[in-house]
Amino acid sequence: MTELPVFPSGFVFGAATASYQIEGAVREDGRGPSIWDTYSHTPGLTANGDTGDVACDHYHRYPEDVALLRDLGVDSYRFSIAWPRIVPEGAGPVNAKGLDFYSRLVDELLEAGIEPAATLYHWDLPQALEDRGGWRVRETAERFAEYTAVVAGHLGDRVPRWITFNEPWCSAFLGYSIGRHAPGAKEGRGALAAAHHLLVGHGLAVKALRAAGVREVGITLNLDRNLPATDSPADLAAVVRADTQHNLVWTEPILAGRYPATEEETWGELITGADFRRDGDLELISQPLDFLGVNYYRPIVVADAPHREADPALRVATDNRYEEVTLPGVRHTAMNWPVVPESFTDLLVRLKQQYGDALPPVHITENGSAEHDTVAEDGAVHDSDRVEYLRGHLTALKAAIDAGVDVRGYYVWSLLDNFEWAFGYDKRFGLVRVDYETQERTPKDSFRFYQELIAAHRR
Ligand code: IFM
Repeated sequence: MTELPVFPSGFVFGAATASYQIEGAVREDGRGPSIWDTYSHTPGLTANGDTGDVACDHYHRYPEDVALLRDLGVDSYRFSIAWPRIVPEGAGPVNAKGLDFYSRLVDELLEAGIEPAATLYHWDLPQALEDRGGWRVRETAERFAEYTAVVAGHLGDRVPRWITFNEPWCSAFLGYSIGRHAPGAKEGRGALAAAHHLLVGHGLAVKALRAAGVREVGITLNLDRNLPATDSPADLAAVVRADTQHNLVWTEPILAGRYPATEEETWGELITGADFRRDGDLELISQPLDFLGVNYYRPIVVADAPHREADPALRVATDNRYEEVTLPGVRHTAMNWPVVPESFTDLLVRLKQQYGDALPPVHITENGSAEHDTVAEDGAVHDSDRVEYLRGHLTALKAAIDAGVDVRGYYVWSLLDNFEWAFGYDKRFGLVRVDYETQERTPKDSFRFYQELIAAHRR
């Protein structure tokens, strides 16, 4: 067994969740409907027709969940705020009961000695805004800034770390291009407009957070390490397109104040004369950040797939003119994702090489694995695959720090088993097992592993 890595003093150990995946209580205390309520209630779109209606019932059980976090020993807890709880119609009246819920959660965390880290958008757009165009239209970015100002005004003095968006790639491309996430649209240009308006929303929210005087502001990106299936020129070109669509579309405007040089070769006429862009947008989007959140799970092996060009939606989809191929010889998780910790090191080192001093300190805001957990006769969950996944990735992260990447924190995804979007409750990512019948929480072996790692840093 390899030794546990030792992180620099002050390194933040955390765990993460998101509102729609754990809260439940979707019709309580004035919450309005979100696009995920609509999507999950549409027959055939999620596994087993699962919805987030009840999820982990965290809305009512948050004190128990904070007690678990305290037992785990984390420094910080990353959660997300449900926009439709705060502004149920997306615009207009603010719902005091929604603000109260997050206020109680934050106080509970602070009493437990845990720093709150709040994500403002983890995919639950108020349905009323989607009905007016969703992220395809600039108005949604403006409403997002208003909502941000309300939340920051209420919680900004108690929440030190703020994340504007979680994985905008999923919102734009899974949501508006291949339709595997809410709102389930299958469009070409609409997805590119959505990507841009998410970036504009980020810029406007940074301004609102700065105006509220919060301590740290950042955004979370799910950056991919794209590897070519072969050394053929076609596969290498496919990697450039994949990098553009997954990474550069975000990192270039945010960190370098420019659009990707490779966008024409990636999206062709769909991006030509992009009328959704305005003068001044790049300045807004590239305001300095205190940290960059990076979510990492796996590498993607990319092969050229010219047959995908015909469909304008696929033209911008995740597998647009390229497709993911299986990596032989490595273990795959229950998501069928290859386990390659070295790719985590490579991704971070490459990011530093690309952006140099323009790269702010990094927080790993998500990393973890869904595994085929089983419950032993005594009720325990001996999730040795997840333990090995975490051990390998923490070691790979330490290697990136040793190579000069300024990484300040690491949040395991996820504290609890939860609603894994289109996969419903079939996929379990938690350090804590949730029995969805009884809502009983059972810490798994991976919980003990992480607890011990954190404790070792306190001795
Ligand atoms: O569950 C998701 C989370 O909401 C966003 N990042 C990836 C996780 C696992 O798929």
